[in-house]
Amino acid sequence: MTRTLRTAALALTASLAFAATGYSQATANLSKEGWYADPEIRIFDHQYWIYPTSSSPDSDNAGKSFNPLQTKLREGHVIHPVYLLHTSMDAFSSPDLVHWTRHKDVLDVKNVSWAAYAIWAPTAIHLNGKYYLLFAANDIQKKDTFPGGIGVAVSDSPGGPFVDAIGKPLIGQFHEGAQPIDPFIMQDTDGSIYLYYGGQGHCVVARLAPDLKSVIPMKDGSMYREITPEHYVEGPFVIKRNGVYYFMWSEGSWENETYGVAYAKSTSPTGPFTRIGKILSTDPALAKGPGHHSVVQIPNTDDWYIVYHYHPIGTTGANQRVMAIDRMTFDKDGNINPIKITKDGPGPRPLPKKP
Ligand code: FUB
Repeated sequence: MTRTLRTAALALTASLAFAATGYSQATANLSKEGWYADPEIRIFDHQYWIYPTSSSPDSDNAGKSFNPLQTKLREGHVIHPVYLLHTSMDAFSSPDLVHWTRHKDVLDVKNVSWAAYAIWAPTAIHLNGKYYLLFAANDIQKKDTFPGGIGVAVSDSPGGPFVDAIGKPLIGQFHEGAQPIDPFIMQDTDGSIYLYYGGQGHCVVARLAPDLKSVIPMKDGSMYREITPEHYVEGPFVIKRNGVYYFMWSEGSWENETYGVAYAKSTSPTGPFTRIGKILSTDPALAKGPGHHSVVQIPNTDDWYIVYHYHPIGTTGANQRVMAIDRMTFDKDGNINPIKITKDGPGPRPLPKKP
């Protein structure tokens, strides 16, 4: 069989298989997976993976045990009761953006001795033959002196279990006003590894050592560089397209309809970044406060998908957040077109199978 004929035959077989199973009408509607937020999408090992924050307002920690430090941290000061429930996170994998498998508790405080609650907003990377999850824990505030901040966990598999790689937070205090939450890790084309992070209205970029266990100086010798654009609140994410760095973030309040995603562009991964405009906003018919997103590029194409969370219309709880996927496109000048929120998400987008 020629290569073209074989490709056509494979495509026909795949579409027949979808039709036979009723999958042809299936869409990438992620809201049915339940209460999740801050989803980060990646492609690992021929599968899509999503790592979200568990955002259930009504789960519990029944039967869960905590070490003495975790117990002290959980009892030592006033903590939002829902944050105490966030002690682990699940992941989801899919071959096609439509059929998702849930992987329970890929990161759990039982494997991170200093993390006691508010396990939030992970970012994932495959490096050195291992899979890493960077995450926030304990929601530390400026004056807090107890452990917390951004941690690093490692696993041999994208489905975990992920285990603390350092034994303490990688970033355990505020720098340049940025709360150490909402990490996003990116390896640039020259091999440099950058960590973008920050809540409470400040965003910082730092360079990480190849083993991700420490912050190393950037080219100008600085360790933490503030890159906060106008209206930035939290949830940084960066993509590179045609040599341009697109820095995106969430602004407004994560608890309500003011939340949304805006972006800036630069020819350098460390900025400067000037806000261009908002690309994801509340649609009163479909989604309230969409934000804290991530983006995936389909390999060898200029096709992009954005994954984000929103509050379903009619809900009032701040933590009632569900995930969604939609297409992200660019105009002829390389600006991001406003995202059109769809009711059911896009159709299947299978990844090439393992050779
Ligand atoms: O999900 C917990 C927090 O809510 C995240 O850290 C913020 O970005 C907001 O989405």
